[in-house]
Amino acid sequence: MASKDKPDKSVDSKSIDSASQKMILKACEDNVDISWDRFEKQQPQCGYGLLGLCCRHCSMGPCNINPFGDEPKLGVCGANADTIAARHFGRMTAAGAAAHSDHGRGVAQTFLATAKGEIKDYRIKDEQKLYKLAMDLGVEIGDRSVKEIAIEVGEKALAMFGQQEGEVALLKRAPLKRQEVWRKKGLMSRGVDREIVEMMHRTHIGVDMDYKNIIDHCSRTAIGDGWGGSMIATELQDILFGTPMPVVSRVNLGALVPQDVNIIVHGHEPLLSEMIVAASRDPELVNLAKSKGAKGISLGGICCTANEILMRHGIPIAGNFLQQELAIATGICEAMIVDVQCIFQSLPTVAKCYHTKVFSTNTRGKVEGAIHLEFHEDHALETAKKLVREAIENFPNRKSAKPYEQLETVDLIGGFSHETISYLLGGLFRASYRPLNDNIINGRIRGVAGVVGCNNPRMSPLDDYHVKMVKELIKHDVLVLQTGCSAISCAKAGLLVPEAAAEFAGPGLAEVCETVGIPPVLHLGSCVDNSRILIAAAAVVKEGGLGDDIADLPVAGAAPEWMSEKAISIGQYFVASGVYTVFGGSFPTMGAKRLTQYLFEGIEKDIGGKWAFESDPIKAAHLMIQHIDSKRKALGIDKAKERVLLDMADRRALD
Ligand code: SF4
Ligand code: MSK
Repeated sequence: MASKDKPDKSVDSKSIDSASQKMILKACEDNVDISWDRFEKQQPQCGYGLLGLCCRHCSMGPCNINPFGDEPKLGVCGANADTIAARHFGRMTAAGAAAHSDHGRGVAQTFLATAKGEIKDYRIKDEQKLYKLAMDLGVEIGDRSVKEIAIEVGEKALAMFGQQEGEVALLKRAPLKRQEVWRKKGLMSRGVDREIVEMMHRTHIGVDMDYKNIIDHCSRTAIGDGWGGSMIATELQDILFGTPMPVVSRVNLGALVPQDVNIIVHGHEPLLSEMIVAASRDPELVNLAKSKGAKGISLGGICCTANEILMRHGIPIAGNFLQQELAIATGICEAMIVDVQCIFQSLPTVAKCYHTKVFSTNTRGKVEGAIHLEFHEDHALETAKKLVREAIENFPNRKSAKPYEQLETVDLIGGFSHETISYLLGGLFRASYRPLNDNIINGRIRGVAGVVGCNNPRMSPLDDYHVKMVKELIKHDVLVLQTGCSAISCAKAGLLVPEAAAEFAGPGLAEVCETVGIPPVLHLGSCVDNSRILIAAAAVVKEGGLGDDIADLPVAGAAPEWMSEKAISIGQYFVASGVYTVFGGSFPTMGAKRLTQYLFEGIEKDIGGKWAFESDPIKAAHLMIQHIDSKRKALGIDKAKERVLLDMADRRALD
């Protein structure tokens, strides 16, 4: 537990939402250290590390490079700033790609076991999507049974991870011109795992010493993530658990209800959270909760697990990355169940000050101080029920004598898969991106931005950067697609409801949103679901009228509060897919001049996309808008066209 000598910093500087502010103050009163406190204690952080100029890849180091051009200019092995920073960037890309892809592999294994009938708690829910994926993987459909098709799809999906040669099959979903760019540069991923392993080899001492060559391999690795591992995760999850459809729900710490047994699921893999959803609705367990004096069971999510169960079940989101400790500080969280990625090691320490039990469930992610109750897919529901029961039994152990406050929530609409976007725009029977393309061409929608990624105490107050950037974009008629913690930030600010169009969007975007009945900011899911953004971009290209490559589209990407290595992999596959991508907070190569210059400029000539760094969210939004406008100009759609009403004679003349 923390000491009482906390610096008295204004809570406004830590979060923009009042539920979080209240819990930050409560944590302070309860003498609990949370991420912002630990961030302050870390100051000043290592400047070499921040600039990407520190290497400890061998025991002749650690080596630092002087960022001002004085000595030392080289590591002991002779590596210069660009090589050191590129290797570091490469390893971040590999770690991020590995996290997404290991998730994807787990889903593929469970999918295959489900298809074979080896596990009983999962089943195939979306057969249409199975057929679509089967066709993309070259699996014959004919008059074969769903089981036969699913087994072959599962085997092919799983094989993509360990594939050694050729091309990862789903890369064919990219526009043809994009594939040509990749083939010409030798960037087609040969196998999801292969590129990750090769990145670790290349960045070992004394291997790849050419920063551009390392960045090429970053692209190969990241493409294997976005168009491979992440895409497999999203596709197979949709087939197993259902493709999301628009769903109304709520967001923020008020998802925890004082009268209920509260369970938080936190992490990433829906294999676990889907079963917790089922267990929390089990009548026997609901009755058990009532017998302990609770009104019922409330389930809420944190981070991407939250997005997964929101998208498919409308379960309220309790919070994003920096709210994980705050959920425990409410004092009404009976159990926090975690699996993998983005989990603070501090959770059991924070939980000690309350009554919360923290359960780790994944063999890849044990947490010292947590209760480890390992989850296996072959008895998934049974373990999920055990976890829910543990939470219920913990309900009478709440510590405060005072009544607990019901914190606030905000309404949101989630569940916008790339399929539902085309249904909503084109109608169920003629699902199509045509109306989106037409509205981009006629200028009502200026462009499309993917705003994604994490939270970071460096970028405090929490959510401020996401919300300011997204408001600025929609104000200028840019339709925003979101995933991950960024979507949760904007949901808390009330941007994920159709009414936000009238209040915050520019006139063109507002008109389209009001006509179709969609919010100006569409929630597409979790971090692996950034693959939905890639598929949507490819579908827009295919629909026609906006060039023949993603690099031609008036689109941009951003992660204003990023923190994880996964964000670097996502950013690199956006860039390698031809997207201009702006990060805020810090950028891990800033001390390496030639490398940074290449990532921010030169790389565009090679692969069509490029990186940018800007921490001011309004300025960053305008960089994106400028880029969108430059693409509109190149497409010749920068001038608003007069709407011409044709009479019959004009129509005949056209014929
Ligand atoms: Fe230093 Fe080179 Fe070893 Fe890195 S690889 S620690 S720069 S000697
Ligand atoms: S959870 S990677 S903090 S978005 Fe996907 Fe949020 Fe970033 Fe984790």
